[in-house]
Amino acid sequence: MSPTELSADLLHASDRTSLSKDSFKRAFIDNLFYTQGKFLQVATHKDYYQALAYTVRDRLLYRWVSTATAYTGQVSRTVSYLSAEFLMGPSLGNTLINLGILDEVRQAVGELGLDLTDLLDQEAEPGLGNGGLGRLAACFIDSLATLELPALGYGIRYEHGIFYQTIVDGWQVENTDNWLRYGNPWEIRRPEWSVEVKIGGFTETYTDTEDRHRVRWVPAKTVVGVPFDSPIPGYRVNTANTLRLWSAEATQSFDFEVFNRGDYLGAVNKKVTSENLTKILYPNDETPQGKELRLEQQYFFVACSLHDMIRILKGQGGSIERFHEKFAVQLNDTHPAIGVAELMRILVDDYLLPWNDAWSITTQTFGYTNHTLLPEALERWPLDLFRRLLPRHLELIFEINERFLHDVRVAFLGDEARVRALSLIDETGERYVRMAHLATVGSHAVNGVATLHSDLLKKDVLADFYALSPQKFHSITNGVTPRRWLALANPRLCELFRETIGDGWAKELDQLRRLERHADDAAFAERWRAIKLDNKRQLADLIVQRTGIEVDPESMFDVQVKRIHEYKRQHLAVLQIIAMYHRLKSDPNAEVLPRTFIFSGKAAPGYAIAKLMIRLITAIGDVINYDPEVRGRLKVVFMPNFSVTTGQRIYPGADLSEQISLAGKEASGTGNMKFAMNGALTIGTMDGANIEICEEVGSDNFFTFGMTAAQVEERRRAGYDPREVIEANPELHAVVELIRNGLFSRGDTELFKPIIDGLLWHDTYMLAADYASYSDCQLEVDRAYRDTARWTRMSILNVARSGKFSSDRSIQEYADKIWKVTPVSVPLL
Ligand code: F58
Repeated sequence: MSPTELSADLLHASDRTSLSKDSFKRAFIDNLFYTQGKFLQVATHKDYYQALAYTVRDRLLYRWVSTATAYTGQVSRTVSYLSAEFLMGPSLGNTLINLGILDEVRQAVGELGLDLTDLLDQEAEPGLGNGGLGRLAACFIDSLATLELPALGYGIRYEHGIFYQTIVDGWQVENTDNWLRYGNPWEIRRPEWSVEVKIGGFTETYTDTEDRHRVRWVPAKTVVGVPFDSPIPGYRVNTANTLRLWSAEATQSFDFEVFNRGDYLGAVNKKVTSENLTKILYPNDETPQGKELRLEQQYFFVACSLHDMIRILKGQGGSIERFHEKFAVQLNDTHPAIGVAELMRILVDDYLLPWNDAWSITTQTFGYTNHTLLPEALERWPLDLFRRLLPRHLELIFEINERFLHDVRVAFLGDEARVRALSLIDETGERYVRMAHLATVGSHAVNGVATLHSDLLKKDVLADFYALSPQKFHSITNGVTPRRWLALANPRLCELFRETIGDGWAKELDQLRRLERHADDAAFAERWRAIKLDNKRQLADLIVQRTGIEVDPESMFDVQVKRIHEYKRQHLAVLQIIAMYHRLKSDPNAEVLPRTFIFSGKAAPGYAIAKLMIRLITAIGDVINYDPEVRGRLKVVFMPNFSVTTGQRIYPGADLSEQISLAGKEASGTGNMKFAMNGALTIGTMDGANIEICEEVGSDNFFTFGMTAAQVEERRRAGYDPREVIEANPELHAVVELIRNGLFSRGDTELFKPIIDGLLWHDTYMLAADYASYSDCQLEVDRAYRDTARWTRMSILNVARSGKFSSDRSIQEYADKIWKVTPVSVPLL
């Protein structure tokens, strides 16, 4: 018997995969004792959670090891998803869903006198991402495993994830996240696969034994990357893939040389400095800061990951020339784009491959996903900073650029303007490396994340690249995993699905179409409404718990949750709320439908206007919520600390989903999809994936307003004067005046001046231009909501037609169009 067979045999004997309730309970008590050192009677809820997590993880390990074994024996292509962010959210609930043991485990812990929901609430959320981009990575690895595709997620194990937001006197206050405080039962540290990463220093030329001129990098320091692995189980398949996050450690925990010189603090300092590398997630969305540590983080995790892939390739007896046959590496935005230069460095300097061979391997390996059109969000690194950290990589980028620009000159004879536009180096002022250009040139495929976004990429941001190699460009609309965003978040609705159409939908979301034939069934509609009301009651409980504000579950829940950003236009919703309030105050009999406005989201700590937008939301709440004249008609709530966990509670309780970005600015959006599949109707602009949601659910079941992206351009070209628009619209004008005169700031006319001045003088995101259309559309929403039967029907159709927005569909498209990978089914050992 081989060692593998032997250990598999022993595992069977010790009943590791068995899910019988009694053995599960026994294992739970054992874990409580052996990992937490507690008896059932004296343990805390945290202890129970830890013991349960370990017990579940043990059941998972068998699949995990079987998957690794199956992949080792296979030469099939593996996807490496490189992302600086993985916004995973808690694992326990999701794991129970994917293993199909949620009910059994609920029962088992129930028999021990514990409530599973309480225990699920104990898990600290790993907030290792800012927003959409990080959460997309998390949905994608769930789908990769579910589709049984060999894949590894590579990222950074930040010690502190996205900050914890509290609201103090109406303002956002950032608190350090400390998700690792009680330990992380899902990860396994793998020091045996640590990688040494070099940084800084200089390069020098030398002559090799065959008398060839070569370049050598003499780095200044070394940091060790230690991988921490977590299992990613697919939904009801044997596959459990790996998420491998790198943590930075010092080469030695103590520098004896320095120590022996008598510099104790210096010796320890080196360790501290190395470990700073993965201490914290940069909390900026959309505008990356050009901070040195951030470039170090990017290079660090990419270098570790490529090194790891080569280790795996070698382990399977593969040769470096076949790297691209073994790995399809996807760059989640430009944060890992330095990988293009790093792979070239490895191939050319370490393996001495000829340039053209190395370049062919590199471009066949990488694919690049762009997530933004905002010019300020495109990553650029100042040349001297880059040279200081990665001198050899900069040389390689120069060489890549030289060869690339030669091709450009051949393709566009005499067009030097185009050469400047395409160059990997921005030389318009201070010189920068343009990471999107590096990623585009170094990849065989480039994709946008929704149809409109991909079209605009081709027309705008990457137009010159498109002209040069149109075949590289793809569009793959984002999706979200229905396991977390339906099965886990909305159990009541899923129970109705199960009774009506079975439970195949969780793996094939298109099956939700079968609900359509119940859209006109009054009894079904009644149940549908009852479920929504239940979810709203739960959400109302959470709201009062977190904010102290009582809201009426019978009112319409009108929700906008996402990062706070000017382009997303939370303040457009605010203007509209103030107008409704104004209408009610002027005429107490005005027909204003009772609504509860729910906002949630974080502002980047350095983004003053976004923080002021939060202050404005809480300020209007402070006035409206306590005005007896509008009691029972309007409420405004700001839920602190939006996260995966709070999202799971908010989406199922929403009636109306606000997706009101200026057209052409939101690349895709994914919250819009979560709302739609949970039965909320959307009020939205023709932006990002809203367009496709509207297409799928039908324009009768979607509230559209505002300019299209083309109209936005036209309007700007024609010369846009927001003041003119505001003055011509009495309602909007009155609203602006109310804010300006200090109604929401106790007479302080300075507080919200930056927002008001922005609106009057620039209105970069054209709130004024879209205001009237938004306001009319909200009246249409009111009419629809009053007709309960109509609204319910629309809600059912939204869910029934949301199948396209499963991340399984997105991943299948990546697999077919970009990665060319096929599933590997995993036999349990
Ligand atoms: C988001 N980008 C897009 N960036 O804004 C959204 O439309 C899209 O649906 C989503 O990606 C997924 O494709 C986004 O979340 C970030 O958070 C980055 C974090 C690091 C700094 C730069 C922005």
